[in-house]
Amino acid sequence: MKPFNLPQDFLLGTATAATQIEGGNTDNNWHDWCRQERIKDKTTCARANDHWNRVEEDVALMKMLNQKVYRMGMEWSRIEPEDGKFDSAALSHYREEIQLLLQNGIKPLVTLHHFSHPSWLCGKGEFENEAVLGYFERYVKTVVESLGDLVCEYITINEPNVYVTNGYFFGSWPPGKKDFKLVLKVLRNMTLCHIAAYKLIHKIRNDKDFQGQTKVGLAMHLRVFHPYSKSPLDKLAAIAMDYLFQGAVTKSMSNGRLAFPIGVGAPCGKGRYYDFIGINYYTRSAVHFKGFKDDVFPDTPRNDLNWEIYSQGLYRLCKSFYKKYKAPIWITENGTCDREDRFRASYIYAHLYEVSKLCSEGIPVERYYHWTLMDNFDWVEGESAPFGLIHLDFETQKRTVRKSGWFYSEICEKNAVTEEMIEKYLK
Ligand code: GCO
Repeated sequence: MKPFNLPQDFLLGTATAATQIEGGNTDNNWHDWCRQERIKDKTTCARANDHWNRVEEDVALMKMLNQKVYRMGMEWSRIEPEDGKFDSAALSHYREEIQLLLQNGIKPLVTLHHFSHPSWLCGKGEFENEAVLGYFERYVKTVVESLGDLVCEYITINEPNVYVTNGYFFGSWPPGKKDFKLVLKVLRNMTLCHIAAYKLIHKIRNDKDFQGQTKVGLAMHLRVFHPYSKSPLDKLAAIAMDYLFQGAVTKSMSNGRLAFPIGVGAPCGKGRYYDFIGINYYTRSAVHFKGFKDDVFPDTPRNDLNWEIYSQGLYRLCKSFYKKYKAPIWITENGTCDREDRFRASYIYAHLYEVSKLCSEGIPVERYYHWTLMDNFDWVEGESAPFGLIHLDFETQKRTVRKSGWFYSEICEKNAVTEEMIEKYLK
């Protein structure tokens, strides 16, 4: 391991999501899923990190860990608990949190949809029903009109590809369906929602002359798909899986032209509907033609969820997506599940080393949001998949910074990894 520098204006922080940390979110699709006992450890998102009641404590932790940027989610079901009825107290709460972040020199990046939405929307067909476009636009308009003077940067939808793959192909996430036609329909509707939100956010902020440059994008879960063997069929399967999981949807949402098999034409008009390329990167898939299955390469380093640790993948994806979309890259999520904190520091080192290489080659990687600030409710893994720089005792809600958290705080402070840091945290 050798020291490296990041650009002086490079910004580092963490990412979280509302349902995963707030606690008390019981009127949404994910709490409904929890109530059906679909969570592996039988926990629910009702508890999580109780962040809704601990904002001051958690912002103070971010400050102590030298964070410059923070990606946070808006919980739609808090803001609009009933169809058309908006909760001003919830909006005021988010406004106070954002003001506290700004007072502490931490710039917010707000995610408008991170897998969760109100239970009442489920009753209306959620993203299967094109009417969702009107509901989503109304919600986005309300949020941006309330917070747009403070927040310049937005992610419209988090990981639409993971949302449809788990919710409509594998059926392991809400709404638990297995219907490829619905996969395509939901992707089409999410594309329309993203583009409408992109245009709306820019319009609202421009019309009201809010300060600061508006930046809107997606956070796409991207992974490297490599053929499991040298067989041409495995190679073909890897190319197909890459296209179906991430290529087609990114293309459709970025320039408005629906890519096969999502649809045809450009229902919202062709355009450039992104101001940054948001990349959520974790791991690599080993693809078998037989069964069209993604697997893990044998004899490779893994995390506690058996995901391969493959930092070179971040370099490859940033290069290829920059070539395609030519915009600044924000790593909107990158992290690992490591209960004993055995390898999180080396994971962070390895992935930021790839980022430093990209920057030195002139690829404009500008941000890194580590997933995640503290252990939280990790969807179907419940409270049993610790990705946090901070350990959370869910019973006592005690937050304890892990050694990797202190390592990351020094990187956030110095925009570098020094010999001393390698000695102190990585040996
Ligand atoms: C995402 C994720 C996060 C998960 C993380 C670890 O947006 O990429 O779903 O919400 O917690 O990926 O599983």
